[in-house]
Amino acid sequence: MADFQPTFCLSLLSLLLLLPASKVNSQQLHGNISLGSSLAAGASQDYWLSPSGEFAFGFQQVAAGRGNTFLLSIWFNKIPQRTVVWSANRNELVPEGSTIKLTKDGNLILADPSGRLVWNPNSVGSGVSYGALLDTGNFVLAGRNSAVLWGSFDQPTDTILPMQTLVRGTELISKYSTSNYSTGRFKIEFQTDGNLVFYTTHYPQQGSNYAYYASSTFTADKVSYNQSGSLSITYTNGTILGNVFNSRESTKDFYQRVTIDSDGVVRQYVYPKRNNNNGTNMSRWPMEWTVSDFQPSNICTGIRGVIGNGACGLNSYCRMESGMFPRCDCPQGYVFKDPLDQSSGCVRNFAPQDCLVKEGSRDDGDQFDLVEMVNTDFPNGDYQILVSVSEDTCRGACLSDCLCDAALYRGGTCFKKRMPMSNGNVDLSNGGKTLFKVRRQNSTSTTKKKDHQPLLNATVGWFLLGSSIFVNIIFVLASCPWRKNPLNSKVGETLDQGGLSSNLRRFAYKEMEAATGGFKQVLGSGSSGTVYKGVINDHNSEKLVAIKVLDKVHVMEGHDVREFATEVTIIGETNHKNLTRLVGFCNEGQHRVLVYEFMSNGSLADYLFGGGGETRPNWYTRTQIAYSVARGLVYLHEECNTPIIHCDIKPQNILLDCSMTARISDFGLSKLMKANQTRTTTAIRGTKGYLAPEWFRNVPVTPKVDVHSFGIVLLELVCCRKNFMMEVEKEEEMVLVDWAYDCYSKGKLHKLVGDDKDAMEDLVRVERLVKVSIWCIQEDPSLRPSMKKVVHMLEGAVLVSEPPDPNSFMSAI
Ligand SMILES: *[C@@H]1O[C@H](CO)[C@@H](O)[C@H](O)[C@H]1NC(C)=O
Ligand SMILES: *[C@@H]1O[C@H](CO)[C@@H](O)[C@H](O)[C@H]1NC(C)=O
Ligand SMILES: *[C@@H]1O[C@H](CO)[C@@H](O)[C@H](O)[C@H]1NC(C)=O
Ligand SMILES: *[C@@H]1O[C@H](CO)[C@@H](O)[C@H](O)[C@H]1NC(C)=O
Ligand SMILES: *[C@@H]1O[C@H](CO)[C@@H](O)[C@H](O)[C@H]1NC(C)=O
Ligand SMILES: *[C@@H]1O[C@H](CO)[C@@H](O)[C@H](O)[C@H]1NC(C)=O
Ligand SMILES: *[C@@H]1O[C@H](CO)[C@@H](O)[C@H](O)[C@H]1NC(C)=O
Ligand SMILES: *[C@@H]1O[C@H](CO)[C@@H](O)[C@H](O)[C@H]1NC(C)=O
Ligand SMILES: *[C@@H]1O[C@H](CO)[C@@H](O)[C@H](O)[C@H]1NC(C)=O
Ligand SMILES: CC(=O)N[C@H]1CO[C@H](CO)[C@@H](O)[C@@H]1O
Ligand SMILES: CC(=O)N[C@H]1CO[C@H](CO)[C@@H](O)[C@@H]1O
Repeated sequence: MADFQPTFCLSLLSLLLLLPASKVNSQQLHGNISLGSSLAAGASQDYWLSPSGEFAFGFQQVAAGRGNTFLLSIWFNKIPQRTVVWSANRNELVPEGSTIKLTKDGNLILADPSGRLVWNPNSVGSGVSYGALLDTGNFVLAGRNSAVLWGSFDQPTDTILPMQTLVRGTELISKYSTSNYSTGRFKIEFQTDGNLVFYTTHYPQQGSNYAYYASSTFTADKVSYNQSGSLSITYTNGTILGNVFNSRESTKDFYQRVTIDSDGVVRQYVYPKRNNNNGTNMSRWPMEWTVSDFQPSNICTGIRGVIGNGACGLNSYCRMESGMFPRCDCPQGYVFKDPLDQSSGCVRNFAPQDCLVKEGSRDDGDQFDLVEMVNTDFPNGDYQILVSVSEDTCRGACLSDCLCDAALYRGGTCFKKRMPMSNGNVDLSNGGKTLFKVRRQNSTSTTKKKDHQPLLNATVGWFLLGSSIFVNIIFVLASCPWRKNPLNSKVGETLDQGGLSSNLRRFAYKEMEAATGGFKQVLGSGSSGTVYKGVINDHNSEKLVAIKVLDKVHVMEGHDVREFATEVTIIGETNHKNLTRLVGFCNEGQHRVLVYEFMSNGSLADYLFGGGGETRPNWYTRTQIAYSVARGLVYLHEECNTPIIHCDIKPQNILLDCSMTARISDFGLSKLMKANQTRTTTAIRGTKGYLAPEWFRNVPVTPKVDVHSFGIVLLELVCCRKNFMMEVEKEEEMVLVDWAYDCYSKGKLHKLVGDDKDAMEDLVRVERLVKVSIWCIQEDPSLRPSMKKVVHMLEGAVLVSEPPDPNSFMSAI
């Protein structure tokens, strides 16, 4: 071991990769392994196969830098990835020439070329008469009567396979990283009390640290992965106490595994079996491992231990990317301890504030800036708490205290924190913001970035757009979180006085008049206002713009001028390819005007429904539009500084730019338009429109309302028709969402796309999009996926399971 350890260290730059098998001279033995057989690690790539050939046992070459090293392992042998499901020597890779031998006296021994014992299975009694790799992927040592004396299933690594059972006291430990097989930082423990628990470990030791998932199935006897793909916790007699996963994909048609990944998430993966399609049409599945389900749903917020590093390393923060994959990042001014290892934690990249005041060289607060991270929290690391203070006080308190590395300001409370801070995470549920102290002159980029978002700190909570036609629903908004967090008006003032350092331009009303030639060319109008085409001067060139003049009814008396400015700023802060950009605004007297980039190809409504049904717009373009809108919504919901619920997603609000990229418009207008009507549901009842049903119930409105509207737009994109159509031949086709579910559940999807040739040839995608949209329009908001998940499903990155009838929730009430 000592001989090649240095190679590992040098090799950190190159990833540890599985090398493709060379088929030359390979010994592929099916069936029983008789006593005295052995395999050698080397170029010949020998391995023992299970009778079906689906699993192999032998040495996998893993490239660690320059040296050739080998992992004694079991892998899926019929798929190109040759995914390892078990290994013997994960912490001590062996060099070429090492052997695995089933000795004459029945011992299984992994030895290096010098003959030194590297690994052998413990607890095998005597009396082994042969070994065998079974079709389940279990490598067993069996006695004379075929009784299994030891199996690799008894000593799992990080993966559970179908037909495998865990008994109490079994542990599985994750890999260190996706490319490094050695023991990592997370584990599954099926405890002696019957509880199945996921823990962080005291890495590099393997002791259990913080439990971030527990089945609470005390007294259970075993965990088993059954043939239909369920991972259940049961009594010996089979009575089920709990299910961890319930795959819809059967093991007949799919290879499956449940793995505790190096990021701590336990995922169930499926991979279609190519030659085994009976009933299920496998050609619609990507030929790769697809995540079918995972636990816990948010590991970033799920790990809160006082001791330990959290899901990421110390001083690092975690966020769920695409709703599925935890991602670790460093705060501004900090860098990864090990640049190649994102779970190594973060260290300061500047000199800390010096607490020793030397004569003539005070290292005080004005050398530092506070970088804001909204919705970010580092739950541990507090050393002082100030209550009922303003944010300015909080900032001052941290800047002037040389021990303070960061402060969390939330709801009038200031939590002063010092390094190291663990369990950092970004999540909307956190609220508040963490202010990170960063030295000023040392890092110019820090200051720049900060200037770029000077108004960020004024914005808290959700912004809702009280949409045009549905002003009557504003009533519901009274329960919205932003009400509880009145905006800081100071910022509005700054903006109003022209102290605006973002890219937003401020126009005089006269300029607006001139730009539109006296408001002549109307591009469209809705009940929130009228949009005119205009031309403005931009860096000495003319630029086409769309100028939205908000109706006076929506600009209520007493509506704070500053609020308008603040909200405009929030819209102005958004920056995404799939959103229309706000160029500037006018806020003068009674006039409230917004100036947007001009979108040359009109709205999606015109594009989809404008052709009079003669020729359908291109199928590919339509799918791209769906992806763009979904991405834009992910940004609004989860990625921009202030989360925004659009509330009025419909084809009229989706514009197409010159390259036919879809861009969402009219977002974030919530408080620009205040309505004074009370809620009347009669006008809306009976029609579904694009509105989510919860608008009509007295429940809080969440981003899931946009998911619902998106689902309908998606169906309209697939079918090229409006949700409601009176002039249809068959009555059941009148409401698209009902008809679509009907067609889907009866397996008649082709009816939805009619004579659309391109779509007919792409029915796999049609089915996926329809399934996603049915998920989106579920009556029960909690059943609807997040927009991130929607994007993943649209792209085929995750499975789209069978959606239930969207109306089943309603009828259950
Ligand atoms: C393996 O050996 C056992 C016991 O000798 C025997 O029952 C079984 O049929 C053998 N299997 C194969 C595939 O040879
Ligand atoms: C895997 O990671 C561990 C922990 O960082 C390290 O000690 C080991 O050298 C790595 N192995 C390889 C092959 O890079
Ligand atoms: C597997 O388990 C699930 C739930 O625990 C159960 O519904 C299913 O019937 C089981 N399948 C088999 C083949 O035992
Ligand atoms: C299974 O075993 C549990 C506990 O041992 C017992 O409570 C339960 O009644 C048994 N169920 C059946 C169907 O035998
Ligand atoms: C396909 O499935 C049917 C019923 O499930 C079964 O009778 C038939 O033998 C299967 N065919 C193959 C080739 O597996
Ligand atoms: C499976 O689906 C693909 C794409 O929809 C189709 O081309 C193929 O003919 C189908 N195969 C079977 C056996 O139904
Ligand atoms: C910050 O200062 C330290 C020491 O003065 C220096 O080593 C480092 O390179 C500086 N970092 C940046 C980003 O300028
Ligand atoms: C917001 O941040 C800016 C720039 O850092 C600062 O000038 C302003 O005082 C802050 N506003 C509040 C309310 O803290
Ligand atoms: C809003 O409604 C209230 C009660 O219906 C009414 O008294 C008030 O004048 C209205 N305000 C405006 C600006 O319409
Ligand atoms: C920034 C971003 O996500 N832009 C996306 C907008 O939509 C197009 C089309 O789907 C994507 O290709 C872009 O990535
Ligand atoms: C489909 C469509 O109308 N495409 C147009 C989008 O806009 C560009 C430039 O304005 C035109 O060239 C395309 O024909």
